[in-house]
Amino acid sequence: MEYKYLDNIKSPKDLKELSCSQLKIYAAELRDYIVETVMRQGGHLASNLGAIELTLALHYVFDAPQDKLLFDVGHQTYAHKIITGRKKDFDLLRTNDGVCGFPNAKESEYDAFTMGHSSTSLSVGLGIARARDIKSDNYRVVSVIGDGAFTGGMAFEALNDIGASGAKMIIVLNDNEMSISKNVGAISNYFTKLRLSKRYSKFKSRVKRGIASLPFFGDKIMRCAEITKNSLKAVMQNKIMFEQMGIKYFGPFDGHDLHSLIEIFSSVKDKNEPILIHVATHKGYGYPDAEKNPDKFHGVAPKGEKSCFPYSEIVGKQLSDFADSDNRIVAITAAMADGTGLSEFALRHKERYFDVGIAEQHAVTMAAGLAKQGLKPYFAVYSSFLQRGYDQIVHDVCLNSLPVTFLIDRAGVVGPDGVTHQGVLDISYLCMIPNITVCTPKDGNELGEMLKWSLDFNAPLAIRYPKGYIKDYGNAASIALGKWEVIKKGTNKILLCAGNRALDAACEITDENVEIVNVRFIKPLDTEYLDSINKAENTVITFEDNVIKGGFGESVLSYFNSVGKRADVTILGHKDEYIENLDSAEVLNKIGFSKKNIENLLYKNS
Ligand SMILES: Cc1ncc(C[n+]2csc(CCOP(=O)(O)OP(=O)(O)O)c2C)c(N)n1
Repeated sequence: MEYKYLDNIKSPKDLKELSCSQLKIYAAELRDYIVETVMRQGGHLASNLGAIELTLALHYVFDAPQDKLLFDVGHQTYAHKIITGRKKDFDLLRTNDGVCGFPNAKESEYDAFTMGHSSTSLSVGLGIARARDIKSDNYRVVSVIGDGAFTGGMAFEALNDIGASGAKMIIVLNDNEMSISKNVGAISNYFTKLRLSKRYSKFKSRVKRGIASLPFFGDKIMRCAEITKNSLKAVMQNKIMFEQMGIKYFGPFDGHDLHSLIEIFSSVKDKNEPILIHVATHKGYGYPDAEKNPDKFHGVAPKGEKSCFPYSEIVGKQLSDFADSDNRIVAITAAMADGTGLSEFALRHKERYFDVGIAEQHAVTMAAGLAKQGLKPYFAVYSSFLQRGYDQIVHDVCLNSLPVTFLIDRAGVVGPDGVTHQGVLDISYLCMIPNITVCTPKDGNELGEMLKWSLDFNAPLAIRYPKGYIKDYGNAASIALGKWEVIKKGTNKILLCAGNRALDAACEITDENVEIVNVRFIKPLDTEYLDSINKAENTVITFEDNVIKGGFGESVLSYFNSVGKRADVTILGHKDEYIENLDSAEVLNKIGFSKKNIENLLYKNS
C-alpha cells in the first residue's frame, strides 16, 4: 500500500503539522502497517489497534520526550514507537535487529520508563511528578492505564497516594472492557456502569455538538466535559469513586474520536491537580477479525514460528480430569487463562475456577486461604509475574506450610517478549524459602506425572517449565520426593540437568563415559545420588535455564562443600545481568547449552 504519511512522520513534531483529517489518514496507515508487521513478526495486535487514536492525540497535544508519557504494561506502544522515529526498526519488531515489543528507555528517549509488567504506570507517574516538583522542573506527566491493568493492586496503592497528594498528573483510563480475555471484577463492573449510563450516550453527542462549535483547542470543552461529569455524577448518585479520592474525573469519551480526544487533552493538560480521563475504546479496532476475537488477537505468533508441545495444554487437560473426581481441586489465574492453559478448567469446573484479575499477590494469598480450609489450589502463572507475589509466597503460603501448588509457566528465557518477561529468577527466589519443594519436568509426560504426584503432596510446591518442549522422552517413571532420574548411565562425567532445555542439550553428548541425569527435584536435592558422585575423578556439570546466583548449581556446590567437596563442578546458567537478547536459542547457546561447549568442558584436560 502507498503510504502518504507513514514514512514522513519522523517525530511528534511532524505530527503537529497535520490537520485533524490528515491525522485520520495517518491513523489508518498506522493501523494497516501495524497489522501487516504483527502478522509477520508476531506481537500484541488487538491492544495496539485499540490505542492508535489515543496515542496520536497524546503525541499531538503533549510534548514528549519533555512531557513523560507512560503506557501501562507497554504492550500497546507500537504506534508510539512508530511516531517517535522508530518506523524503520519497527519492520523487525521483537527481534534483536528491530524494536522491542515494550517501552525500553535504552531504545529511545521517548520511552520514559522500561516496563512490561502491569499496573505500574500510576506509581511511576507519581514518582516522576513528585521529582519534577521537588526539582522545580516544568513538564507534564501522563499515565495511560487499561481497565485490565486497573485490577492490579499497585494501581490502587498509587491512586490512594495520588488522590491525597494533589499532584499535577493525568491518568488516562483506556477502557476496552478487556484484559487479555474479558476483564473481571467489581472495578471492571463499575467502569461498565460508567460506560453504559444512558445519560452518557446523550452527553456523548452533546459533547460532540459542543466540540463542533468550538475553535480547535477551545477551553469551552472543559465546560462540556464538566457537564458530562456532572450528569454522570447524578447518574452514579454522586459516587464517582475517583472524585471521592481527590482525582478529577472526566468522561467517558469515545477513544477513537481523534478530534474530541485532542480537545479534551488540550483542555486539561495544564490543570494543576490529578485528573483522570476515561476513554472507551475497542480492542482490535479497525481490523474485523481482531474486533470479533480480541482475546485471540491479543498476542499473535510470528509467521512460520517453529512450534513446540505446549505444557499449558497438559495443565489444562490434566487438572480438569483430576478435578472430575477430586473436588478439593481449585484453579486460579491472574488474568492469564489462555496462556497458562486454564481455559479448559474454566469451562469444565466453573465453580472451582477463579480469575482474580492481574493480581498475582492476591492470587497467592487467596490460594493460601483456600488451602487452609482443606482445598487443593493450583495457581498457574508465568514465572516473571509470580515475582509480584513473593512476600505472599514467603509469608502466607510457606510460613503456614500450606499445600498450594504453583504451576510456573514461561520459566527460563522467553525470547521476543524480552527483558521484562524473562523467567530466570524463580529457582533462586523459591529455593531460599523454607518449606517449599521445587521440581521441573523433562517433558509433557513427566509434567503429567508430577501433577498426579502433587495431588497427595501436602506442602507448598512449585513446578516450573518453559512454554514447551521439543523432545518427547516417552512414558515417565513415577515420581518420588527428591529423587532424580538417571537417563543415561556413564562413569566419571556427570551432567545434571534441570528441565527439558538443559536435558535436550546434554543428550547431544553420546560419549559412553557421560552420565546424564534428569534433575526432577531442584529442592530438595537428591543427596544420596550426590554423595555417590562426589569423587575426585568425577567431572560434574550442572545446567539450568535460570541465573547462576542462588540457583540449582549453587545448591549442588553448596551441598558438596558442606560434606567435603571432591568432584570438579562447573555451573551453567545465566549471568548476573538482565537478558535483553530476544533470541532464546542464542541466549542458551551463549550460556553453554551446546554440544560444542559441553564437549569443551568435559575434555578440557584431555
Ligand atoms: C504483572 C503482570 N501480570 C500479567 C501480565 C500479562 N498481561 C499483559 S497485558 C494484560 C492485559 C492488560 O489489559 P489492559 O490493561 O486492559 O490492556 P488492553 O490490552 O486491554 O489494552 C496482561 C494480563 C503482565 N504484563 N503483568
